[in-house]
Amino acid sequence: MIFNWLVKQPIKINRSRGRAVFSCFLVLIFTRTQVSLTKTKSMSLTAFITGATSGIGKATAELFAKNQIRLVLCGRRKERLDELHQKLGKLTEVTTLQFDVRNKEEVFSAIQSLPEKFSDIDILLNVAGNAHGLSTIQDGDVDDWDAMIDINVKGLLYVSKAIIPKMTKKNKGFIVNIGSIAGKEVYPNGNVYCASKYAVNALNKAMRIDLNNYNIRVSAIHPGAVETEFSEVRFKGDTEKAKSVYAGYKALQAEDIADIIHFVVTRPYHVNIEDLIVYPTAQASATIMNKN
Ligand code: NDP
Ligand code: 8X3
Repeated sequence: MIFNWLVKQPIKINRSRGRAVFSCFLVLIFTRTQVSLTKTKSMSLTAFITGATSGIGKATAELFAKNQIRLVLCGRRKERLDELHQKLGKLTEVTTLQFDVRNKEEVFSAIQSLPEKFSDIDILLNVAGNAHGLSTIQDGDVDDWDAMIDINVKGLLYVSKAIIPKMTKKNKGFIVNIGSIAGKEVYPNGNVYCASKYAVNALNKAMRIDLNNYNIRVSAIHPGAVETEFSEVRFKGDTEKAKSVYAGYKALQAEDIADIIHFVVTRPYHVNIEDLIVYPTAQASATIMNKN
């Protein structure tokens, strides 16, 4: 545009105006080159996100898309995956995989089916997970226990097992595991959910040790209360009860965690943030909350 304008100008533009316009032109070219270099750098990264259909995973997918990171988005809810594909596909390259992390065969065959362009994974975000129920150990529902162990622990393991060889082969990669403060502190009625997140904490450390020789970065982020669909799932669709978890204070938002994940994965390659705990300001521990 500026070039067209310059061409159309009468030659009598005086020297200093000419120089000023020329400088603007150079600045413009420089900025555009910078932007396109950043784009190319990010676009060469591919992130694989489980739990991308909601909450933390979805917010991270949105932020990564804005930063032109190529995305493999996973979850069970196909309509949500399609919606995200449509929306984020305008910003970056996106593909989706619909599978249940509990189903070993589904996990491996879905990951094997990835088109070549998406199969070289740089960043694995293990986000999929939930709490099911909140009751004492003596009153707990064994189906809830199965769900939490199968999704939060075994699901994370299956997905990691399928992706890790892609990283060890190239001696590079980044795994971010979403744990929880429930993996740092056991609270009343949290029993099996806490156990599942303690397992994530242990697996995070184990991955860092076992993958150390492969130059692979491994990080865990442990949030306190984040306002997502988490409590709706925990209380089996009881929206009033779910809402009450976030009433009377400002809970963390999914975007806050996405921001942190983006910060963690964009550090220089020699920097590995191993373990990060984040609370809402109103929360001091799993059970201490400053509510109005
Ligand atoms: P949401 O309920 O909003 O999101 C959960 C995500 O996990 C959804 O995308 C869901 O997708 C996916 N998921 C659940 N079960 C399965 C399954 N069997 N197979 C595949 N995907 C599954 O909750 P959050 O975003 O809050 O939770 C994300 C992670 O953050 C979880 O690991 C949670 O434990 C952790 N966390 C959450 C906190 C909070 O307060 N919200 C605090 C600390 C940690 P779909 O249903 O489409 O399969
Ligand atoms: C979610 C936070 O405190 O409900 O992991 O366990 S908490």
